[in-house]
Amino acid sequence: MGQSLSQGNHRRIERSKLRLERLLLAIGLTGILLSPFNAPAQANRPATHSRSIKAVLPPAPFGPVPSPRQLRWHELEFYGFVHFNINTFTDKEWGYGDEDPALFNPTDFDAEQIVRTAQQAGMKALILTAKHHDGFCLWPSQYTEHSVKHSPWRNGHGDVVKEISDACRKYGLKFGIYLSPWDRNRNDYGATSYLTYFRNQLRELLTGYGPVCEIFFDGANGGDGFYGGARETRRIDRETFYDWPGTWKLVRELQPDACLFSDAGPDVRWVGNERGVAGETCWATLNREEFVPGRADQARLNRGDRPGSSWVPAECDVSIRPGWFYHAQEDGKVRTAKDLLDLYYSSVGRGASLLLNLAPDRRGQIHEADVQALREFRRLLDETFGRNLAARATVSASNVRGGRSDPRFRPQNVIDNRRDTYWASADEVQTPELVLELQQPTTFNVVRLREYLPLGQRVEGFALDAWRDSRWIEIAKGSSIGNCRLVRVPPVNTSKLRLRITQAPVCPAISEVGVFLQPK
Ligand code: FUL
Ligand code: CA
Repeated sequence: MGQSLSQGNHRRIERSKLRLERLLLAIGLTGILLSPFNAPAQANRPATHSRSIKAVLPPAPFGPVPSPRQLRWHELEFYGFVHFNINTFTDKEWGYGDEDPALFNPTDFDAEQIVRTAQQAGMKALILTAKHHDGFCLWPSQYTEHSVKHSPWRNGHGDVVKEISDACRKYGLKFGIYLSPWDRNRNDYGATSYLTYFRNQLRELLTGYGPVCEIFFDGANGGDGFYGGARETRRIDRETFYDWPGTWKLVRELQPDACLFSDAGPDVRWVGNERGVAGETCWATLNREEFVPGRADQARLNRGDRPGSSWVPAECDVSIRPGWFYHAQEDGKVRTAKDLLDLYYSSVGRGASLLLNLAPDRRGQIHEADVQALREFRRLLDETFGRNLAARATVSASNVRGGRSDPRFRPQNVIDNRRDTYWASADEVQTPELVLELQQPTTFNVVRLREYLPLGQRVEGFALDAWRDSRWIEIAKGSSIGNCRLVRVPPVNTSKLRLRITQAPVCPAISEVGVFLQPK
């Protein structure tokens, strides 16, 4: 009985589907489907919505898309670097490699102070220089004597990598590692045995300290150094010496969730400068096969390639001080909060990430001047982004995929504070518009846009308009969006904001639109 009823229902639904189908075809609606359960075989039939009649398929991905590990990385946005080693005690930026390990002797090393400072600044991870170009290891590696083992610090039983990674876990930050490929201490640097040494060290770091979110492989490579006493200049072939694919494979085996950073990715690329500035147009995509770590085409890295063969978003590494390591004479040259905010806009605000370097002092702590600047920076960020002035807006669009009642693609999805929901238009509508009607006239000076990344980077051009004196006035325009686009505008007071997608090869998928007021 139940069965025949449901069969009867099914037939009725089928009949009404057919009627609807004809109707929709007759009024020329295309691009929406009547496909139950999103069956691809029915992909080109028109549709509508009811409980039993499923709607259109989501947009097909465009170009390369991020891997799950890259998607997790995108959510970090702002995280820290820690440059701390023997250079901190010799007042250098690049150690020659002949330094006595006894020089490494912080008077009051406090991993928790460092990590807490990062956490309070809003950083989501910390990447530690486990070994810089001078070859001194912050952990007691079994493959060299050039390490904390021979330091008076903690009587030679200290392990900075352990203390920092433990503190990261305690404070909820992810942990990452910088391991310099160039090693000015090692006698066999340049020979194939060095590669074995390098990978042995990598193995120690990737198996002994818990999950690693990113491994930073620096491009600086080869040149003069101590090299076990040879004191000479050594050049290596950047394309072949390191056998990068072999090293990357090792990382994938040991830490499959770790993102690999270098001038050539494969997961995250250098942004092409150390000023913290991504291109005004910055694609998350790159023709990766044309790049080699250590041989950077800086202009292209800054901008990315469009459409690009791989998803390799940019990371902006920049220091809070002029140098990467601590120098007392730079205590008065710490970036101001306002400066840091500008960096945030030119990195995170252009779809890249901000990797801000901290330089612990000779105590082994973040200096008060830096703590102060970071605190102030955090306050500015909170004051600005703590409140989305569009959170209770009414959102409408010139086109909604699947019709206005399909909850998967509805305009309101752009203000639900979730990256995994989005507004999309029909496939053939590539330049739709979205209007946010605010609850009252509102003053703002920042607009934040996010694309739904699992469908690739889709938008190539957009404009923002404010409703004033009964008409739309353009207040800004831009190109790439990607993970995050922060648009700063002179203060605007309006009750309606419009986002116009002006150029896109496919329909857009916008996950978030936020409206903010950065106080003066
Ligand atoms: C550069 C290095 O040479 C600097 O010392 C620093 O580590 C920076 C992050 O990368 O290439
Ligand atoms: Ca959303």
